Amino acid sequence: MSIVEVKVPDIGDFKEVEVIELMVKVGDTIKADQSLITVESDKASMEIPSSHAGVIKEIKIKVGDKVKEGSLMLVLEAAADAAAAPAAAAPAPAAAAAPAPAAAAPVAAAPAASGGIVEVTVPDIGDFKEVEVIEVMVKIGDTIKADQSLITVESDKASMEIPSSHAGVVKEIKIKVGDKVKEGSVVLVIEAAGGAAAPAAAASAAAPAAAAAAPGPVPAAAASATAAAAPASAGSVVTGKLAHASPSIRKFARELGVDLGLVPGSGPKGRITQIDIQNFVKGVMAGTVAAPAGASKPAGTGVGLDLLPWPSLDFSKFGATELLPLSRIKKISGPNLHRNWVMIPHVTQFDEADITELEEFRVSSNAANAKNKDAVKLTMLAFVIKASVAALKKFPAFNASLDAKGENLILKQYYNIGFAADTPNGLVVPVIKDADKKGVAQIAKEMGELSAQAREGKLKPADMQGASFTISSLGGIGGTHFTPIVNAPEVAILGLSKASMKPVWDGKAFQPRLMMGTSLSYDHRVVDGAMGARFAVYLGEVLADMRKILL
Ligand code: CAO
Repeated sequence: MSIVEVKVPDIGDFKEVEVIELMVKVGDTIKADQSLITVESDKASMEIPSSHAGVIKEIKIKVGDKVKEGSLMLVLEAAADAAAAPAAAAPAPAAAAAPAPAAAAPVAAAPAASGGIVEVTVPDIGDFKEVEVIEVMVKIGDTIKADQSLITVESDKASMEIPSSHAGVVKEIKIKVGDKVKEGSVVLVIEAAGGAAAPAAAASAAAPAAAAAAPGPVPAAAASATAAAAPASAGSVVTGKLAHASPSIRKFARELGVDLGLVPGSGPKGRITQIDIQNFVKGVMAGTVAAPAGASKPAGTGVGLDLLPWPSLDFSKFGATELLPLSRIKKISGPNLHRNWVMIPHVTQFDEADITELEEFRVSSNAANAKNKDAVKLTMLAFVIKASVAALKKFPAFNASLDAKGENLILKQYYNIGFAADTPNGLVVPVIKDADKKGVAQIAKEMGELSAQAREGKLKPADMQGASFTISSLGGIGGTHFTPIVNAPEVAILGLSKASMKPVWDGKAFQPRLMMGTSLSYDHRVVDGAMGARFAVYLGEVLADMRKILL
């Protein structure tokens, strides 16, 4: 074990940049190359990775600090085998070693023709090789200034805005969101101001206009007014207004389809935070903020209220308090849960499955195997996974995803079942792949292994990807029913509750039966109520008599 100081590596043209996010905390075990902080300049932001693996002993910077190459970020107890050999001796971390330009300097554009028509191309963007366009900030007909940001591009760990080399009127846009661009790619064609094709002054290249990248906060009223005045096509993610937000926030906004230009920023210098976006979406859904034209919002709820800010109280006025940071898993899953809750019109179908015989079979099978040390303990959840596969085959719309435009259903011909696992750090969802091709014992075995890895924090990303349907079992804990949240882009999730003996009328008398509550939440855009009820009923029938699977 050795103590290692982790410093900001060579970050290219980033000179002195502000820390806008700390992604780790004291006590965290980190890997070499893991992102530690996000820094931001006028026009770009990037994540800075660690040079070493180890356990964080001390963090030497905080949000708002300015850092540059060589600034001390944190002190690590390096992992035993890493000793003092920096991981960066191996291939350098993606972003840090790639000197990402703080702000791409506009370069002289090649005049395509005389008469002031100019092709604006992507300038030298350092080691960014081929990057994806994530935002187009102008539209045909816009009058733009030299240095005005035209598009935002994003690599794995950084995003940056590409400014215009010329002032003029946009005649043609040559790229779209999702395209890959590199130095020299034509972004747009403009009619240069005054008919001149002269590139912007070199001075402006060296000093990109800060004002362009850091607009002041957009007051809620202004945002509403913009939305109200926006043309019908404003359902897209372009208002032409520049937004001040980090790459992760831009990604979050894109996932929700939120136009950042409409979101008031409450962070330093008007920077948009995740809470700002969440409040904006909440406001649109509640009808308290005008939705962009073309977007739907609930009818009859808008009564002219301003969007209420998140309550911020000094709780210590009322008694002692303690600050407990959310775990990393909670920080990651929180926004996903929130998006799914806000964006998916959920319906939850409650039912009860008679598992009397199934439980008897499970218990007797386990008892028969008790002396076989290699035998796997069969769990109720493993049987429910198998029964769910049968229901998914009968009702394929449940084993599907809506495409990004919400116009097509992608039916999956594989049956990968995620199961929610409770761990000391929070909820994770490992996936049993190809559950249709596996027996109950094999499923129980894999579930046991994946649950153990989940609790030890050893799940690999691939272990948690590719689910087509998810089950959340609270059967070992208690409760009768609950309302699980659909795990997008899946369309349904099944909740299981604790089974209990109940008197069930068989037509002549009450019989003691073991009944398990099932709670099936589904996306009502895909599944209608009748199909939801049929799925739940069929699942109950299969659990009552697993031989139905054979039919
Ligand atoms: N009814 C009655 N008893 C049940 C039951 C049910 N539906 N499901 C499980 N049990 C019993 C089991 O038989 C076991 O009892 P024995 O030890 O006597 O055999 C006991 O409850 C504990 O089961 P378990 O929960 O440890 O095991 P499991 O296979 O049922 O579930 C796992 C495994 C990983 C799903 C579970 O440990 C877990 O993490 N559950 C929580 C999931 C969660 O948090 N969901 C919420 C998501 S929404 O926020």
